Amino acid sequence: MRRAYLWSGILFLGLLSACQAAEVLAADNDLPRPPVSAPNPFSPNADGVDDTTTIIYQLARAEDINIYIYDINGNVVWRRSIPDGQEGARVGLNRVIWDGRASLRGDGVLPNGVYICRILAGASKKSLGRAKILLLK
Ligand SMILES: [Ca+2]
Repeated sequence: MRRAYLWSGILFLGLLSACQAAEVLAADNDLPRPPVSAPNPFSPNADGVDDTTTIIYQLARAEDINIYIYDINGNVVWRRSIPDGQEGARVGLNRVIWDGRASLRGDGVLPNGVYICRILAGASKKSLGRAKILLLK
């Protein structure tokens, strides 16, 4: 999938003049970096140390954001929708805190394990990438 994307990108650049290709590559540097979370692992056990993790991502423009956190079986356990312009959906770096609780399927602290955070932007729900988050109480 990623390789196919890369090859289609190279093919696309091949069709452009050298000048246009330079412009595309310059614009590419401004693309949002993949989301990360810190601290990771985190330990939501109410001991006051690393009880939450902050999901950090960069947006090239303000747009509606949907954040999904999945368990290892692919079930959505936490979801947040942030309207364009609010904290978490602004140009530049955005930070959203997750406390390790499920927002769906009850609100308890989730079991230890790997969770996948996925961030989708805009009406087209374009993926900004995904981050693996390790929850270790
Ligand atoms: Ca802790």
